[in-house]
Amino acid sequence: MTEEIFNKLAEAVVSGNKDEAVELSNKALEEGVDPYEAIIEGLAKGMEIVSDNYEKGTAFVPHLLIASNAMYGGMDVLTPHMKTEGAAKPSNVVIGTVEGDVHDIGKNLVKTMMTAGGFNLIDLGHDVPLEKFIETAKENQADVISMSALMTTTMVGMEKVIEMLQEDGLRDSLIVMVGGAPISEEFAEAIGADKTAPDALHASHWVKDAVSELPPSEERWSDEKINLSKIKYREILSKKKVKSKTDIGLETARQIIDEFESVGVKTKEEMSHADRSLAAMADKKVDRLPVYPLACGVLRKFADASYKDYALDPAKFAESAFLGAKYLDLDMFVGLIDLSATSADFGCKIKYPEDDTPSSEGHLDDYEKLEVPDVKEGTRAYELIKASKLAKDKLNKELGTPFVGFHEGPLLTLTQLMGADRVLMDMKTNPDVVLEAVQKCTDYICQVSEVFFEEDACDALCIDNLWSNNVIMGEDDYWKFDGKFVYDQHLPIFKKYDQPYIIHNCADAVHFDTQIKKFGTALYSYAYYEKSKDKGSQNYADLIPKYGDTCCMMGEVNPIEFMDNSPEGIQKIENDTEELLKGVLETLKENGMQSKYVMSTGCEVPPGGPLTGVKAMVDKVKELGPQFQKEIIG
Ligand code: B1M
Repeated sequence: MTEEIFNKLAEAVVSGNKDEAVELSNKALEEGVDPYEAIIEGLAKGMEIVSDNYEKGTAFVPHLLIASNAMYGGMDVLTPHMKTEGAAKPSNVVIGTVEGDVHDIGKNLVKTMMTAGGFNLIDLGHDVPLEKFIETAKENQADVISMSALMTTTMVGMEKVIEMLQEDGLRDSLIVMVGGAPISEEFAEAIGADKTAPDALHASHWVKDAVSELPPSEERWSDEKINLSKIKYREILSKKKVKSKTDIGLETARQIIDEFESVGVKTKEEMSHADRSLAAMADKKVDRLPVYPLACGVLRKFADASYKDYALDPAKFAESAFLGAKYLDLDMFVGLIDLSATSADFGCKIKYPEDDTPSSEGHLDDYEKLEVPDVKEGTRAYELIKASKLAKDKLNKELGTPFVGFHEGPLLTLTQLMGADRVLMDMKTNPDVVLEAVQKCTDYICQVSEVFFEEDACDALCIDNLWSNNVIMGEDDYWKFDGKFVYDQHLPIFKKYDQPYIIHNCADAVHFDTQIKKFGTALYSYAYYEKSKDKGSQNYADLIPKYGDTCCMMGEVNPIEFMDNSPEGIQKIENDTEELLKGVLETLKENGMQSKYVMSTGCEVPPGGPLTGVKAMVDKVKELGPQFQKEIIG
C-alpha cells in the first residue's frame, strides 16, 4: 500500500499534476505514511525521473517546471507533519545567481533538485549582491552556498564571495558549490570553490554526499574555528595579487585609436564593406568573407560612454557604433543594446546599471492587463529606432558600413515581461492565457519592425528569436508559442518592405528547420557549443550543407574567449578564426558555394571586456581571407 502511494506520488510529479500530488499527499498522511518518506520515496523520486529525462533530452524546461510545481505542492502538505523531535535538522543551502546576472532557469532547477534531496533552500533569487550571500549564510549558519552564473562577465563574482568568506573566517564553515554553463572544474578549483557539477541532478547528489561528511554545525560555526580560519586565509589573501582597477575596455580602445591614427587602415581592400556583405548574402564573388564579431556594447569604449549612455542616449549609441566600425574596420554593425526594449514599453521595470547591460526586473503580475502600446516618441522602442537611424546614416555615409537594426521577438518580449520561468510553466498550465499575451507582444513587435522600415532606420533588421532552443522547449511548443506568430504575422511585414529576415539566436540546439527553412531566413546568427554537440548543437560543417542554399550563416568563435587579453588568449582567437575561416571556405566549396558566410561570434562579445580580441579576429580575416579565398574557392 505504502509502495503504491509512493509510486503514485512520483507519477503525479512526473506528469506535473499538482492537484493530484496534493491529494495523494493528504491521503498519505491519512494512511499514516511517514511524511519524510513520502517526500523522498515519492515526490523526490518523481523529480529525479523528470530531471533524468531532461538530461537525456526527452523532457524540456516547461515539463521540469510543472513537475517541480507539483513536487512543491505535495511538500507543502507533508512538510508541516514531519517529525522534528530527534530528527536531523535539514541542512541549509543559500542559493542564488550572482550579481549582474539575471539568468535563473538553471539556478531554479538546482534549487528544485536540492529541495528534492531534502535540503532547506534559502533562495536569494537572481542578480544577488555578493555580500548578501555572506550575510544570509551567517544568519542561517548555512551548510552550503550554491552560486550560479551564466555569463563570463558575472562568474568573477563567485570568486569575490569566496574571498569575502575567507576574510570573515567562514570559508571552512560551509561548502561552496558553483555552477552554470561557463563554469568548468578548473575554474571552480582556481577560485577555491569545493565543486561544480554539470547539471542540477549531479549538483544535488554531490552536495548530499559532501554535507554528510561535514563536522557538526556547532563546531564549524564556533568562534574558535572562525578565528583560526581568519588567520589561515589572511596569508593566502595577502598573497593574492591586488587586482588592477584599470578599465580594460577603455585602455584597449585608446591603444587601438593611437595605432589607427598613426598607420590608418593597414590594408587597402578590393571591396567596400557594404558590397562584400551583400555579395556574401547572395553567394556572389567576394575578395574575402565578411567579418563582424558581434561587438555591440563593447564598442562604446571608443566613445568613452557608459553602458547606460550607450543604451539611452541616441547620440552616444551612434558615436559608439561609428567609432567602433571605423577603428576596427568592421564589415557591419548590429545594433544590439539589450533584450528588454519591447518589454519596457509594456510596463516592465528595467534596471539600467551604469556600466552593465540593462535587464528587466520586477516582472508584471497579470497577463490580462497587458495593453499593446503605440510606437511613439517616449517609448523605448522609438528611442531605439531613433538611435539606429542616427547610427545608420553615419555608418553608411562616412564608412560605407551597413547598419543592422535589432529588437526582440514575441516570446522573448513576453518572457522579459512576465519572467521566463513563469511563462514556460504557464505554457503547460494556462496555455490560452499565454497565447493571448504572445499575440499582444506580436502586435507590438510587428509595429516596431514596421517603424524601423518606415523611418529607414536600418539597412536590415535582426530579430532575437531566442526561445527556439531545444534545451529549453520542444519543437511543438516553440511553434505554438512563438514560431507560428512569427510566421503568420511578423514575416509578412518583412515581405511587405522587401527586407530579408535575419535572426540572432545564441541558444544551444536550435529548431533550425523552423527558424531557417520555414521562415525563409536570409541571415542567421548562431552559437555553437562543442560541449553540447551530442545534445544537438551544430557548427558550420553541419549547418552549411543543410541550410547554405537559402541562408547565410553567421557564427561561431566563442565570445567568452574575448575576455582573455593575454598574448595566449589573443593567439587563441587568431587560431580559432583561422581554423573557422579555412573550414568554412572548404565546406562552402564542397557544397558548390563561394561566400555565403559571415565570420562572427556565437553571441555578443562581452561588453565589459577588452577590444584587443575583436581587433585580432578582424585583422586575421583581413590578413588571410583574400589568400584563402583564392586558394580554396579559386
Ligand atoms: Co542570456 N546569455 N543574456 N538570456 N542566455 C547566455 C547565458 C549566453 C551564453 C548566450 C551566448 O553567448 N551564446 C550569453 C552570455 C555570454 C557570456 O558569457 N559573456 C548571454 C547574454 C550575453 C545575455 C545578455 C547580456 C544579452 C544582452 O542583453 N545583450 C542578457 C544578460 C542580462 C543579464 O543577465 N544582466 C541575457 C538575457 C537573457 C534572457 C533574459 C533573455 C534569458 C534568461 C531568462 C532567465 O533565465 N530568466 C537568456 C537565456 C535564456 C540565455 C541562454 C540562451 C539559455 C540559458 C538557459 O536558461 N539555459 C544562454 C545560452 C546558453 O547557455 N546556452 C544565454 C537552460 C538552463 C537549464 O541551463 O542555466 O546552464 P543553465 O543550468 C544548467 C547547468 O548550467 C547547471 O544545471 C542546469 C541544468 O540542470 N547549473 C548548475 C546551473 N547552475 C548550477 C549551479 C551548480 C551546479 C550546476 O552548483 C551550484
